[in-house]
Amino acid sequence: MTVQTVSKGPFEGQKPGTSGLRKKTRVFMEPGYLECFVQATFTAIGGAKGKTFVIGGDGRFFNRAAIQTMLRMAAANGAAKAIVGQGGLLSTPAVSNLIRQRKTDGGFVLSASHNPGGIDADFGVKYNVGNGGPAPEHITQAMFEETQRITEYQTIDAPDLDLSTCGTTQLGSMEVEIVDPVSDYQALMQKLFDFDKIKALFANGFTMRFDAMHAVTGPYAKAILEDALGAPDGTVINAVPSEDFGGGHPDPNPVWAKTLMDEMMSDSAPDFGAASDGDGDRNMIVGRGIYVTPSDSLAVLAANAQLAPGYSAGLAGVARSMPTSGASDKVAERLGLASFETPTGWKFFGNLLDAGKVTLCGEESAGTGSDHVREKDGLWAVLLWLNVLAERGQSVAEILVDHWATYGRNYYSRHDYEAVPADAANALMQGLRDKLAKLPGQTHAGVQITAADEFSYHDPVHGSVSHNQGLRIWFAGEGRAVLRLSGTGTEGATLRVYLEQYAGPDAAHDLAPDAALQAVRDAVVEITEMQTLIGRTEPDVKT
Ligand code: VG1
Ligand code: CO
Repeated sequence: MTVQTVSKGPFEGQKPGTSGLRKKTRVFMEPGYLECFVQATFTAIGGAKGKTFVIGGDGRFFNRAAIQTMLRMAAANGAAKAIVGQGGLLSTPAVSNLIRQRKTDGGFVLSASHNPGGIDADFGVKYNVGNGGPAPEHITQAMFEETQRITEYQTIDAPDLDLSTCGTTQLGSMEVEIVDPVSDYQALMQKLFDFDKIKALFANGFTMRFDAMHAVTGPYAKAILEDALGAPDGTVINAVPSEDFGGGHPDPNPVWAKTLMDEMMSDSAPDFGAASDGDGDRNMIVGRGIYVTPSDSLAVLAANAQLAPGYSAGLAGVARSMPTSGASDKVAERLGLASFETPTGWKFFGNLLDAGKVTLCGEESAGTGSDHVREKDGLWAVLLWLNVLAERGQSVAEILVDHWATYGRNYYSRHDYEAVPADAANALMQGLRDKLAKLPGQTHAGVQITAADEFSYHDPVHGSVSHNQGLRIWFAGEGRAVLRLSGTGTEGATLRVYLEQYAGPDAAHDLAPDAALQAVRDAVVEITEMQTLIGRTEPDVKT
C-alpha cells in the first residue's frame, strides 16, 4: 500500500444535499481529484476495511480508467471485495439491485447521467449506501467536509485488471468479481412482470422502438426486449454504449431523442416508443402519435400497476417530486392511496420506500421507479408499460384519453434556461423569493394568484427538514408554476420553470400543451421580470 500526498486543496467535493459529484471530465482527470473524492467517501462511511462494494458505470469516457483507480484504492483501504460490471458497465438501477441482492455495504455509480460524455464533456461519481439508494444527506455532508481537509489518499501499486471477462480474481488482498451486468437485473424484471404476456404481445405483431441513446441500457434492452421477449432485431436502436454517446445528450426527452420522436409521430410509427438516459435510470414513453409526459406516465402506472404480477397486491402509496404534476395525486385520491410530495432527487423517496409507505415514485424529469430497487429505473418503467398494454389490449393513446376522462388532465411542460450567469439566476430567484408574500391576490397575464411559497420538505419518516426546495405559485383554476435552479448542471446556472394547468374530467383534453399553459407561462415571465434579470424569456429546452 502507498500513501499519496495531495498537493492541491481544498478540494471542491460533492456538495451536501446532492447525491453525486458531477464535473467536467478533465477536472475529474486532474491528478488526485477522483482519488480525493473516493478517499473522502471511504472516510465518510467509517472506512472501507472489510467492506464489499459494487462498482460500475455508464461507459462514458474515463469510465474504465476511473474504475481501475477506484479498485486500487479500495484494495489499499482494506476492502474485502469489489463486484464490478463486465467491461465496467452497470446501469444505476442494476447497481442498486446488486447492492441489495448481494447485501453489500454500498456501491459506486460512475456517470453524469443525462449530461453528455467525452473528454470535453462531463463525468460523475455517486456513492450509494447499503439499501441500494443514494447516500443520505448526513453522509454527503461528511464527504464534503472531508474533501475540504483531505491531504492524502491510499492506493496500491498494481497493473490494471482485465474487466472484460466474468469471474473472480484478486487485487492485492481484495477479491474482485466481474459479473454480467444484465443477468441479476433481468431476473428481477422477470419476477415483477408477466414476460409470457408481453412475449405474446410481440408475437402478435405489436411493434416497438427503444432508443438506448448510445448509453448503458443498450445491452439491457437487447437482452430483455429482443432476446427474452422476442421483439424483432432492430427494436433497440443505438444499442452499443459509446464513450461520447454518439455525440449526443443521453437525455430521454422530445428534444434530445428527436429521431425517435419523429418516428413516433410519423405514418410508419410503431405501436410504442421508449428511450432511456446515460445511466439507465430514466425513461421516455411515447405512443404512436402521442407523447406521454413523465408526470402522466407516473399517474397511468399508478392507476394500472396492479395489472402486473409484482404489484397485484396493490400499492401502499405514491410519491412524486414537488415539481412533478399533480396527476398522480388525482389517482391516489380516487383509489384511496397515500400520496407524498418530496423535493427533486431520488434520495428523498428512499425513506418512504424503506418504511413501506409508498410503492411507486416518480419525477417530471422522466424518472419512475418502485420499491424493487432504491433508484429510478428506466427499463422497469418501459416493462411496466408493456405489461399494462398487454393486459389492457389498448393503444397508448386510448389509455391516455381514458385516463384523462377519469381523472382530468394535468397539462405540463418544463422550460429550461441553460448556462445563465449564476449571479443573474440567483438574483431572479431572490427577487421572486422577496415578493412571494405579496403575490396572492395579484393578477398577472389575466390570471389571479391564489397562493405562493417556498417549498420545505418535512421527512415523515426521519423528521428531518430540507429547506429552499423551489418557489411555487398557484393560480386560480388549478394552475401552478414552480421555479428552481438545477443541481446537476456543470456550466453556469440552469433555471427550471415548471408549468402546469389542470383541466377536470369533463373539460376538453385536446389542447396543445403550449396553448393550455400560455397564461401561466406569461404570468411567470411578468412576475419574475425575467427579461430584465436574465435577458431572455424563451427557454433553451422545453420538455
Ligand atoms: C435533474 C432532474 C431531477 C433528477 C436529477 C438526477 O436534477 O430535474 O428530477 O432527479 O436530474 O437525474 P436538476 O437538479 O438538474 O433539476 V439523473 O438521471 O440525471 O441522475
Ligand atoms: Co440518470
